[in-house]
Amino acid sequence: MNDAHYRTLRASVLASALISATLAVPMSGALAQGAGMSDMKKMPGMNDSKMSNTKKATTADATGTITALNAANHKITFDHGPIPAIDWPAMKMEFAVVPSVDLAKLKTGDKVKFTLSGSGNTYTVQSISPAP
Ligand SMILES: [Cu+2]
Repeated sequence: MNDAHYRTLRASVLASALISATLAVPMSGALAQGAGMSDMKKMPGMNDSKMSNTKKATTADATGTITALNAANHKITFDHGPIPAIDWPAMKMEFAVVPSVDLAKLKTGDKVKFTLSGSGNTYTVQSISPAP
């Protein structure tokens, strides 16, 4: 093997090493991204139910007076105060209520504290308790 031959061979070895290095970059990039995603799921403050929902659910506490009870549809109407957590002004509106809340224990005119969970303009009452 003469010098010229040797240099050619060496150059081609270097070239293929460079090519594999170049090919390896997008792979390791994808792997790094995957690791980043799984790290995100472990971030404190992000609970699993929020992560698995496509919509981001928000919870908020509110107070109000019951103005109507719709037992057949398990809905309740509140004249409620402002709810800063979801940027709502005071208003009178109807909400769906989770099945675990017993509407039979409530009556029109009751002043209550209640908890909402939902997103956008769709919130469901999660709990109701007498206002102090
Ligand atoms: Cu409202």
